[in-house]
This record gives sequence, C-alpha cells and structure tokens, in this order.
Amino acid sequence: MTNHWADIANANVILSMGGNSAEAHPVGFRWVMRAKERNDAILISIDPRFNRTTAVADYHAWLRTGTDIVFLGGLINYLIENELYAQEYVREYTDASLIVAEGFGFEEGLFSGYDQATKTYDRQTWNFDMDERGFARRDPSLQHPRCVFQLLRQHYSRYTVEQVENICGMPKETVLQIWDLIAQTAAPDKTLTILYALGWTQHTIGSQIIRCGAMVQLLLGNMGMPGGGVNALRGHSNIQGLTDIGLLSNLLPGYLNLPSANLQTYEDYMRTRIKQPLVEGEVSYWKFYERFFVSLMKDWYGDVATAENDWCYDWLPKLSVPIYDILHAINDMTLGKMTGAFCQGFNILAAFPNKAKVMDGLSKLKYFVIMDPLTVETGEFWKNFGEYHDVDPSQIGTEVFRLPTTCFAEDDGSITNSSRWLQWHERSAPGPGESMTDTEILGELMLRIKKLYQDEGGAFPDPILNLSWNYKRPNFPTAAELAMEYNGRALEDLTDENGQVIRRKGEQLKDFSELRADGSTACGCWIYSGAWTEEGNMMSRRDNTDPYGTGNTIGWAWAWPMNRRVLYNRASARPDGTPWAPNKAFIWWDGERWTGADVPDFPLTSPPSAGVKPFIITQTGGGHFFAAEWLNEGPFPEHYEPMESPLDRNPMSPNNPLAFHNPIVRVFEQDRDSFGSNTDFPYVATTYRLTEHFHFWTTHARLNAIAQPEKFIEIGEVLAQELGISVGERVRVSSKRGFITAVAVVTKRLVPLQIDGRTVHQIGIPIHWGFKGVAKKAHLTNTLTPFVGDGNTQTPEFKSFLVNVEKIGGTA
Ligand SMILES: Nc1nc2c(c(=O)[nH]1)N[C@H]1C(S)=C(S)[C@@H](COP(=O)(O)OP(=O)(O)OC[C@H]3O[C@@H](n4cnc5c(=O)[nH]c(N)nc54)[C@H](O)[C@@H]3O)O[C@H]1N2
Ligand SMILES: Nc1nc2c(c(=O)[nH]1)N[C@H]1C(S)=C(S)[C@@H](COP(=O)(O)OP(=O)(O)OC[C@H]3O[C@@H](n4cnc5c(=O)[nH]c(N)nc54)[C@H](O)[C@@H]3O)O[C@H]1N2
Ligand SMILES: [Mo]
Repeated sequence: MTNHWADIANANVILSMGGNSAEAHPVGFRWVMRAKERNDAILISIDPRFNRTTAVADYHAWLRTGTDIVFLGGLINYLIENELYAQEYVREYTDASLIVAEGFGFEEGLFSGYDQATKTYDRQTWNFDMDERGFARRDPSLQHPRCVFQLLRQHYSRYTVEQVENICGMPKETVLQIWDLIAQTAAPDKTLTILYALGWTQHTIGSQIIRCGAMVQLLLGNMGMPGGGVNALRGHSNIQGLTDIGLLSNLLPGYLNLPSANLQTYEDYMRTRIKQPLVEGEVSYWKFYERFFVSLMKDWYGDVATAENDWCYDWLPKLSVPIYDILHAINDMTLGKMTGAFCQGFNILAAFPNKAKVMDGLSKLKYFVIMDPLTVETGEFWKNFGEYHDVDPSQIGTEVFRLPTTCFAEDDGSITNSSRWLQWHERSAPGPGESMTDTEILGELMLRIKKLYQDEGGAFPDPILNLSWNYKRPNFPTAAELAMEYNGRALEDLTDENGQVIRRKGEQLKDFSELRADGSTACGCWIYSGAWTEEGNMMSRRDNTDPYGTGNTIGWAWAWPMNRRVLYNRASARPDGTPWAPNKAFIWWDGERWTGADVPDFPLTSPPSAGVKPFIITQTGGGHFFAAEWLNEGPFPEHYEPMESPLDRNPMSPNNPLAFHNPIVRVFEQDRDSFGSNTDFPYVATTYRLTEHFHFWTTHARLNAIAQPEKFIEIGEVLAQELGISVGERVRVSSKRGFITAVAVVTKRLVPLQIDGRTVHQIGIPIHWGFKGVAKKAHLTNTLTPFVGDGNTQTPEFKSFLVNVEKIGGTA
C-alpha cells in the first residue's frame, strides 16, 4: 500500500476494483466501513461478480474479467477531455511536462521497437528528449505535441465510453455515473482510495492494470494524500515481508535486484542501477544504490567483502533468463532439467496453474522436500486419492521428504502487513511433536551444506564457505539476531560531514541515511534500517497516540521506509508548502522544516522555494505517466485480451493479430497447444476466495469445513437455464487442461454481458478444497487454469480463462 489500512477511513470515495476486501480482508474492511460512517464515503465495487464487498457498496458495475485497463483508460480520457483532473498537481508534481524523444510511437496496438521474433521491445525510443547537460527537456505549458501530457491524451483518446461499454460489458450510463463520482475527488478537499488485489494482478496484463490505476490517482492529485493512494491488499499475513527481503528469484533484499548475465562486472552492474536525476535539482534516491548494495554484501560476507574484490560481486548469481520464477522452475522440471526441489510453506500442486503440468514436473524429480505444518496435497502428490486425484504411484520415482514445521503462533518474529508495518510478536507455545521452526531447519541445513563443502570441496564453494554466520547458536539464528542484522550496524566509527562521530563502531544504525558505500556499514535489508536501533526493537512499540486525528499512529510498531506511513506525503501540500485543503492537512512547511502527522517523505529542511518535487524516488521527482524503463509492454498501459478470450480479436486494435494478446507474454514452447478456443470452451471463468476458508489449509479444520463444506461453482441464472442446471445439481467444468466436478450455485450475482456483439457468460469458481483434510474431498480448481503469466511479474492468469460447463446429474 502507498497508504495504510487505518488511512482508508480518511477517504471520500473508495474504489474497490480487482479485490473483494469484505471477503478476503474482513478485519481491514472495518476501515472502509469507518470511512462510510465518518465521511459519508462512497464505496464503488467493480467486479465480474456481485460479491460480499458489493453487498455493502453504494455503486456497483459488473465487468468482463481482464478488461480493467479499458475502464481506467476511458476514465483517463474522460478526466482529460472534460478538464476534470487536478491541474496544478499534474503540472507541478508529475512528468506531464517532459518531452519524449522523437521516434517514440504507437500504432495498431504496438509501441515502437517491437520485435516479433523475440516477442520483446527494444526500448531505445521510449526515452525523454535530453539536453546537452543530460537533463530532460520540458514544456511547462503542456502544449508540446511530444510532451508526456499530450501523448497521454492522445493515447487514451481511443478509450471512449462506447469502447468501455463494448469491451467491459458495462452500460454506458453506469460508467459515466461512476466516472463522475471519481472525478469529484480531483478537488483538493476530497480523496479517492483504490483498493485492489488479485482481480488486478492475476492477468497477463496485471502490472499494467495496476499502473493504470496509479495514473488515474496522479491525474486526480490523490497520491501522497491522506485517504488516497494505490493500495495493494496483500495476501498472506507476511507476504509484504517476503518481497521486502527479496525472496523472489530476481530480487535481493530491499528491492535491489540480481544482475543479468550481460552484467559481468561490478562497474556494469552499478552503471545500470545507480539512477542520477533526469531533471536538475531533483533527489532521485536510487542514486544511493551503491550504499545499499555494498552494505548488503558487507552483511553477507563481512571482512571478506572488500573494494578490491568488488564486494564479492562475482559470487552473486547472474540471471541468464529474464526471470527464474516458479513457472520457469516447473517447466524445467517437466523437461527433466531439475534433480530436486524444496517447497517451504507452499502447496504448489493446489496453488499453481495446470495441475497436470505441475504433477508431471514433480513426478520427474529425483527428490522433493516439503516443509509444512500440515500434510497437504503437494506432499502426497504421488498417492492415489481415487476420483479426485487418480494417479499410479508405481509410475512415480520421486523420493519425498516431509519436514514438519511450526506455524506463526509457534514462532517469534515480525510480520510485515500490507501497510508496510513491521509488527513484532512472540510465540505463544512451542510447536507440537517433532516440528521445528523454519529458521531452525534452514540453520541446520546450512551447517550441513557448509560441512559437505569443507569435507568434499565441490563446484564454487566460496559463496557458501565465506558466508557470515555469527549466531549464538549457529543451527538456530533467533528472530532478534536476524532483525538486528536487517537493520544494520556500523563496522567503523561513522562521522558526519564536519568530522563529528555520529555512530560508534558496533552500534546499530539509526536508519538508512547512515549507510555508506565504502564498506564501513553492514545492512541486511536497507528499507528495514531503523526497525531495531540502539534504542531497541521499534517493531514492538505499541503507542497508538494519534495527535492529528488522521489515524497515523507513528508510535505503533514501525513502518518502512523510515517509519513513514504514507508514501510521497510531501505531495499532500501545495508547491508553496501549505496543505491543499484544511481537512486534508497532513505534511506542511512550518517556515524551517517539514512537519505534520507523518514522517515527511522529503529532505526535511529543503524549503518549498527550492522547488524540489515530491516523488524523491523517481529520476524526475514527479509521479510518472510515462514509464520509460519499468514495464515490458510499453510506457502507457494498453488493453490486450486474456490468453483465453471469448472474442476473436482485440476490439482496441481489431486489425492487428499481434496485438490480440499481450505481445510480450511468455508462453513456454511446451504449452503452445494448452490453450482452449471459445468454440470448444464458450464461458469465461474466474477463481476467487471465501472468508470461511484460507486456501487449502482450513479444509483441515472442522469448524471451517462445517461453515463451507463442499466445492461449488457460481453460475448465473440465465446460463443455468440455458444448460438446464438447477441449484444443487452437480456439474462438470472443463478447460483445455482438464476437468473438475462441483455443486452448482445458481445466482443473480452473475449476469450475461454484451461484449463486441456477443453474449458472454462468466462463471465463478472458489479456489478452496482439495483431496486432503476433513472437508468433503474435491478436485483442485487449478486443474483448469492456464500456465501463463503476467508480462512483467509472471503472476499466473488465474482470473480469466475459458471453460465449458455441463450438467452431470445427481444432487449434493
Ligand atoms: N478468508 C480468506 N482470506 C484471504 C485468503 C483466503 O484464502 N481466505 N487469501 C489471502 C491471499 S493469499 C490473497 S492474495 C488475498 C486476495 O484477495 P482478493 O484479491 O480480494 O481475493 P480473490 O477472491 O482472489 O479476488 C478478488 C476479486 O477479484 C474479482 N475479479 C476477478 N477477475 C477480475 C477482473 O478482471 N477485474 C476485476 N476488477 N475484478 C476481478 C473476483 O471476482 C473477486 O471478487 O486474500 C487473502 N485473504
Ligand atoms: N486458481 C487460483 N489459484 C491461485 C490463486 C487464485 O486466486 N486462483 N491465488 C494464488 C495466491 S495469491 C496465492 S498466495 C497462492 C497460495 O498458495 P500457497 O502459497 O501454496 O498458500 P497456502 O496454501 O496458504 O500456504 C502453503 C502452506 O504453508 C503452510 N504454512 C503455514 N504456516 C507455515 C510456516 O510457518 N512455515 C511453513 N514452512 N509452512 C507454513 C500451510 O500449512 C500451507 O500448506 O495460491 C495462488 N493460486
Ligand atoms: Mo496471495
């Protein structure tokens, strides 16, 4: 979240789109209800289904899955053409005035630089027009035909309300009514918050949908404002922490990232990572990349990491494929390229797309280790469970090891929530039986691997043998030891620019402003620096004083970065440093420094007169409409159809087959024939969660199993009637990849939509239930889903695919 849970109560309009927070985040949803009670806030729910959030919403619209960019792009067009956007904010706080280099273009659904053979873009033309000093040229009047604002206007002029009706399936009147409500939050005293989750992410164009939402918020001047922002409601309780500390195959802690194979030297790596300002005088915080990176390597390798050996840069793996994600790993398994796999807290058979393919992969491994407190489907993929998991164990040679772990309540540590708050907790009881905590298992494993390298040598032992491992009990690093390491410490006395010692050797750092690129500091995760200082564990603070009544309780736990609760909060004040409106006062200039309800996201004593822009992390200081380097599909979000579409063309670019689906989508060679057509599979399916279950684990708990006992699908009344299906009858749902059976729930919550001259029916399938646990056994939903991911993050397209539905008779 750019903002935080409690801050939702400050919103005037809440757009719940691509998420169902009443269902999936029922505790956090109280802040939505608080906003309704306190500010008469308006809740808008846009979802393929009438869901539990919709049930308490003031406005609702059905849309076809995967078409959110059309709705949001249309909104951008509407705001610009009717001059309903926040003009001063856009002019002063965004990249709208920057001029794009000649050569950039867009035609028939493709941006300049597309290479059909490699399905990638050469991004050379996606650049600003630079002057002799290396700064981007600007036109503050926003009139230059190649300034970002004019390109933005031009790009979205194609997104008319008629196209929204045609592609999303929403009546024009409803669209205009909702746009009008949203547009009202361009006023300085009103804010819109956007709440999204998987309904936006789990698409082949997921990252671009989210970016489009962020662009709407910039146009409305809602970024950095209380009750504003773009708020990702994260999934597992600590999934925010997972990405923060870099547990993705392309990341290092703190959103540093692994080099690709073409960056063989440290200089090459730094040249691509250190970001200097593109506009004179702006901060461009990634210019400090080297401080973060060197401190990380000092944490990992201690005295061994020196300037002479490039801080052990050579020991880092270099990516030879764009991203070594889970889809890639599973695909490699199916090709026999992997010997073994570790699965820690991951029920991959149930959770990943195309179960048949995942089964094939797991069955080709020599060994497979699963670390989980429960006996879940994945650990028993090789066993036969009859109708719902019909396999022949004699054909599977994989040796499976199960290591029982504890769960969160049996473990100390911090959990980072969607608000970026790190909250410390202590274990309530030791784990049962032979269970061990995850750190204990990994600690033990590390020591044994190290010993094997010591005893037997082996390929490339250096990164393992030299890894710092200074824990009191080497086989069990404690949560406190690890947290202190993430915060970082001084390896020498640190001095300020006047030569005064500000930190003694061995002391914990105050925050990441103390990090150095010369090897005198160590820090395991720069954004977590400040969480455990010389004053102690900031994450266990429990002061909920709220002096400004904004819900911004900065004495409660600790938030990254720098204990800041709302990102870009300098933008909550006008260029002259006064709040945009008294009721939205948040951070302001008091004549000497920035102050207010939050930790300012700005150089504290830089006066408004200096004109530094609020988005200090970007190279231009502004919020970006034009994404020159971050996303693979192009600088402006464009609509492409899901990999399995009910249409035969992309109505936005009807004449270009290359722009039917995401042009850079990565489909593995092996999966080319695994997508179904809309003649064989005429209905659109989407998958989702229920409050009563958490994925597949709660089917092991009797009370949850009673509350929601059996797998069902939701099907609209019109389609049910066409297929002769009544409530409670069993149906068979099939895709190109397999079939499941379930009970039919016939409902008014799903309606047929008129799309591009066709009637499109959508059905809903909850993800829960499998063949383990105490609830009724069922086929896994992911038997049906396609093995294809988002063009940037590779998140699978779980939210939009094609199926057929047939009645099979018999009732539940
Ligand atoms: N009780 C419970 N809570 C949970 C979980 C759980 O299993 N049980 N899981 C947790 C996890 S890991 C996560 S990631 C979160 C997920 O939280 P959510 O993303 O809110 O959950 P979902 O139910 O997967 O999907 C949300 C909504 O997206 C809609 N949707 C589908 N396609 C589209 C689309 O193209 N556009 C739009 N606008 N909407 C679409 C679906 O109809 C659904 O209502 O929930 C977390 N909370
Ligand atoms: N079709 C479809 N598929 C989906 C989704 C969807 O919307 N639709 N959503 C996707 C999303 S967002 C997610 S997050 C995934 C969820 O998929 P998984 O990540 O596999 O999620 P869980 O089943 O929640 O958790 C995996 C296991 O972690 C175990 N566990 C709990 N605590 C601990 C612990 O402390 N240590 C260890 N080692 N294990 C522990 C649990 O017992 C559980 O078996 O599913 C994805 N799959
Ligand atoms: Mo998730």
